[in-house]
Amino acid sequence: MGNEGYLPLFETRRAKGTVLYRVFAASIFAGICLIWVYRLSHIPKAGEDGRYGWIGLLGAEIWFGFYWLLTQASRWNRVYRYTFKDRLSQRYENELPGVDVFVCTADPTIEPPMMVINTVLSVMAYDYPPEKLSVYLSDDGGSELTYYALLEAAEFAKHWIPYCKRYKVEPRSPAAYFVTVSADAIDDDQAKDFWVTKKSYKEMENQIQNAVKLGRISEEVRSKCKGFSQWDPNSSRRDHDTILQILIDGRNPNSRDVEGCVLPTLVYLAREKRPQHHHKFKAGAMNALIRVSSNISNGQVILNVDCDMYSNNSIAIRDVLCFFMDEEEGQEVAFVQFPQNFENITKNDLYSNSLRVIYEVEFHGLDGYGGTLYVGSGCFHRRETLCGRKFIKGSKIDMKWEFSGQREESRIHELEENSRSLASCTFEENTQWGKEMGLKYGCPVEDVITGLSIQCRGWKSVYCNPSRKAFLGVAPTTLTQTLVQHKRWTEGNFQILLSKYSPAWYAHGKISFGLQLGYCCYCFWCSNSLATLFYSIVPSLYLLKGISLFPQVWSPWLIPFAYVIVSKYTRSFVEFLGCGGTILGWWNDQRIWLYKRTSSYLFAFIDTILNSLGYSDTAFVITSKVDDEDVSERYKKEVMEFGDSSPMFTVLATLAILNLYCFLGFLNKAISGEGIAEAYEKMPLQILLCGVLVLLNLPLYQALYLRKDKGKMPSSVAFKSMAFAVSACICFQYLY
Ligand SMILES: *[C@@H]1O[C@H](CO)[C@@H](O)[C@H](O)[C@H]1NC(C)=O
Ligand SMILES: CC(=O)N[C@H]1CO[C@H](CO)[C@@H](O)[C@@H]1O
Repeated sequence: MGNEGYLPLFETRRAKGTVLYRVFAASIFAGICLIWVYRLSHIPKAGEDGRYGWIGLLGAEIWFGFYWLLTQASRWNRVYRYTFKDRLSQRYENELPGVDVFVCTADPTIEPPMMVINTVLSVMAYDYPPEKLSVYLSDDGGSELTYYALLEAAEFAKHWIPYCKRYKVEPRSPAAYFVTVSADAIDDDQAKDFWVTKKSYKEMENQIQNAVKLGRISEEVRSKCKGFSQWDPNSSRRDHDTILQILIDGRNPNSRDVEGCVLPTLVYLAREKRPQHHHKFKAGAMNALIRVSSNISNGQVILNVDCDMYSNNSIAIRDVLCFFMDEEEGQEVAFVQFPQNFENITKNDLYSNSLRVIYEVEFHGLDGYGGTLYVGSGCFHRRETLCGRKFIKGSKIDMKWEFSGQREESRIHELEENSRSLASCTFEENTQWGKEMGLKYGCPVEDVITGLSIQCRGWKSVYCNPSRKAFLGVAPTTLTQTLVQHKRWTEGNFQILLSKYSPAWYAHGKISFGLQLGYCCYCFWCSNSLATLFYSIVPSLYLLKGISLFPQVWSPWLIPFAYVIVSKYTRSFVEFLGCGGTILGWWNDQRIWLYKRTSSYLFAFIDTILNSLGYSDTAFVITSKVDDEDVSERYKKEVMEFGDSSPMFTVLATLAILNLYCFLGFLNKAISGEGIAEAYEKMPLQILLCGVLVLLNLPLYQALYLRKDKGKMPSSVAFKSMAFAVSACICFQYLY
């Protein structure tokens, strides 16, 4: 094809106001440098008050300044992508590649089968030629209930998919659809089909819920389907043979929906598990899926979604193909990541789970440097790059679809048999799987490190964030869940920094410098904890004692502090509102920022260090998924949940009480002594800092002292933290 008059399949636009932002950032940096100068030039002499506090603050401020520089990488060069799906259809409609969708689930109690099959149905109903679409469910729970739910879903899909296509309904997860669409908004000619479909959905839901309540499959159901014979009575979750079944074969002429159209392929897989073989978590499941799918459908494009993230946009695959199939720039794109959005976020996002700024700002910045992170769910890969292919300039990956003929029913059994061994425990021994092929093992954030290694092989990635969100998931609904989730991420990111693939050195020269900084920004998350802890404890203690650690009101050195504080928080506020947040949401975000740094990141830091010294996992973290009625009531009302005695809460409560004690102690002293105004002239920033910490912690004081419901702080935690905080204050005041 000649390139004259050639129209690209996608377009990249730079963010507006970039120059202005850079000037602004430079001015903040100047302020930071002045702060450093002030700290260095005013260190109290040995024997003077506050020398150690001062030196500690110097360390913390150097760290914050350095970290601030890292965060600039994700704002310096933001880009936005736009696709032209109509051009794609015109040029390639008949040659679109095969797409294999991997849905991963691990536990039928935490991830209820109904949720799983809603995700499966939503991706089966993609607006894409069904013979080219295959959906694989990997069930690491090896649960008969999930399998049964999938059997029912395969039956229901025969009604659901034609219904979706005929009336172009959105979203295509039946649960979400039936909740959002009211019957009054349906046209008359659709109404009959609507009710029939809804009824059959409800029937299916009942059947599945009954089985879930019972906790097992009834004999009657079991006798109807021979697939259940794959569960033998002696097997357990951690010890069973590979269970594999092709529930629908898209290449079998008999697999048709109720209107006689082809259905997408649907496969259930529970890979072999044995106690003596480590299962390697989700990475292991993904790698088994990559191999099994290569034998069954071998789609050129692989989509990975978590079982709690349904597709909210049936044409998202076409967005992705605009990147992969673009003639000019497409050849270097290895994966396309969508943001992870959540439908469960309350108005003011109490736990700051939406990660708004990361997805609406920072990832666009990384995209400007040639690659966003692979963050798991909602990511489309080329099969070959996921399997280890290196980028070579000028060589092309041919994505065109080749029809490989129909498959008779009799062949399916044979296909299942020879696919089984691909999912066995021993298959990967002495191979490159988990190292150079597939997802990498040995890191809690296998996705990020895999994405990084792909980029180190020369590939680019693209961040695709259309205004209509392509995937919607479920966010944690308690503070503990949020903190534990962040602990895992932070720990994983820190391990990447220390690993062979460290973005700080290994990636140097392999990916762009901006992207290196961008990765470091996430990898250094947990080292923030020490500086933050210092900043939220020491100035308050000195305030109590009446020793100033910051410039006084009339000192010119106050100006850089004031400038950095005001401009940094103004930017953060404007940015947050610009991403669709609320004012209260921003305030909540600041609180969670503090909580994450002083608990999740701290524990992640300690755990990583202990691990690398050879101590195995500490028992710091207990995950409990308490999802009773009360908890979700409180979540809806945006009341913070402190109801379990996690050690993280002890740390948070100790800090909160310490600050309150210091603040009240200071007020008391100032009123009875020199007076508030004088104290303020001497220590304006310390008062501000301690005061803001107290304000941020208001919900925590309520949970400690005022609330009566089950979400209040358990008294054991309250007692411990009170004892820690008060004794720390008293020791500091009288001994130091
Ligand atoms: C999900 O899709 C629906 C259309 O079905 C759309 O109205 C809605 O805005 C989407 N949700 C998000 C968060 O973009
Ligand atoms: C799956 C789940 O937890 N859904 C909940 C999300 O949050 C809303 C309230 O905002 C609840 O109504 C849902 O039950």
